[in-house]
Amino acid sequence: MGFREDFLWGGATAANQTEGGYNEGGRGLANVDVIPHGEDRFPVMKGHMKMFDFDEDHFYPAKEAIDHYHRYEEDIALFAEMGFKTYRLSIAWSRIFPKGDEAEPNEEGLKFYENIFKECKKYGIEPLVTITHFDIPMHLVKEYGGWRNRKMIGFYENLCNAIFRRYKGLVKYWLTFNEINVIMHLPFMGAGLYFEEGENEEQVQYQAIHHELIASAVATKIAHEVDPENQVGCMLAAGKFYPYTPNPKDVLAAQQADRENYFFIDVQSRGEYPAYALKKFERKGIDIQMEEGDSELLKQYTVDFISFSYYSSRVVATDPEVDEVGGNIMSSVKNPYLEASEWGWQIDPLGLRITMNEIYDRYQKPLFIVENGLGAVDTPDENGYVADDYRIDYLAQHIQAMKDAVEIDGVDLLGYTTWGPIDIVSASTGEMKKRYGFIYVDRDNEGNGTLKRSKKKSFDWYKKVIATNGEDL
Ligand code: BGP
Repeated sequence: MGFREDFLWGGATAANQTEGGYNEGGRGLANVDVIPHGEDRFPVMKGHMKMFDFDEDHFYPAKEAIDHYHRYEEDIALFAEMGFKTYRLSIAWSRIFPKGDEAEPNEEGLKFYENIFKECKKYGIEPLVTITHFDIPMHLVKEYGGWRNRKMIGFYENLCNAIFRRYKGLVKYWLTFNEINVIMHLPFMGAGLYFEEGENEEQVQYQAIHHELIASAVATKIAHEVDPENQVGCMLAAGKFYPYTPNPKDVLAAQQADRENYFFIDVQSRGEYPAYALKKFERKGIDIQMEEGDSELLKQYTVDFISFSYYSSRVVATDPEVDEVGGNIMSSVKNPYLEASEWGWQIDPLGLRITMNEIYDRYQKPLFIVENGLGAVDTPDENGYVADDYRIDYLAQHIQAMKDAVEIDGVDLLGYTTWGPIDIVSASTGEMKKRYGFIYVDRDNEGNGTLKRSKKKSFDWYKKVIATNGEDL
């Protein structure tokens, strides 16, 4: 009973939020480097404001992040001390191909991740690698328009070829695109898209999505050819949409909102565009350019497992008078039964079980929860110790819900990685203030601090959870 014996407990990060070293080791600039923090952040992430140049002062702190680039040994040793079985991290594309369209990869970049993977292996930690986590070499954005251009498939294929071959035997678990559905909400961050005045944005987005879906299938194909041991997953920003009332209009609206998300996995896991999407394209005059062989690729190279992030459920109301609240990327109306985090993300552990059940019922493939956690303001004492009981509560409740999904509902779950096991830069704000870690990092929004790492209360708690395979929460 309980979790499988080889359950992959761990934590997850992304290169651009963790590494720093933005101009070291031959790394090129990426879209994520030019997204400022402050009030221009959202318009830029949405592709509504063109900001293509890097400004040293404006773009702090992501350029240094938590300096994982130089401190990964110390960080991985701390993960190992907690008993991690897996570490999810992403490869910065512009470390491997600084411009993106070169013929040959950058050896220094390849070497950097090889060292990280070897460090993980030293402790028996299985790397789980996101091939792209919101990053694209800036040159590919400027010269080709990001994922709107079909040529991106070839550049991505080169990246996959380089990393699958180089890391054969070191990495087995791969995710093709982090939160692939983010392209609909933050198109510049998700896919390097920016829009010209008057352009049909949805047309551009769905064409770019088609390119990503083909690229994902190509990655799966190459991964299996290079090493049959490789397991490739898709990755969705998940979270069930609830109807605000039992009014069938709300129920239908919630079903449609869910489909906006499941659309991506429908293609990546079932291998074809679902009927409701084709009808929508027809209705809206969206015309996706496909090439010969595309449908076969999608059909033949579906993913091995389904991964997703879960922070919150969401609520849909057809009544425009109902209050909206913030949330992880997609907005929601306020759920009167739930509390919310300091950033307005509604806290719903049971929603995780509901989401897991729904995804498992729909696809019948193993699941992997690759992000979950509470972003909060932490106040350390003079030794850097944070008594983060609120974080322990949040995680314990979510782990209990996921255990119920496994034990009671029979979901096949491969593993669980909390978001930001060490404090990192927040994706939505670009700042350090919002923290998720078991490990505190001495760094603030203004760039002050020693970058020293210290254990929070949750560090020992998570260690115990892993040691007991989730029995002792
Ligand atoms: C997801 C992203 C992560 C991440 C996390 C938490 O959407 O995949 O990159 O950071 O959300 O979000 P935030 O950092 O904005 O709190």
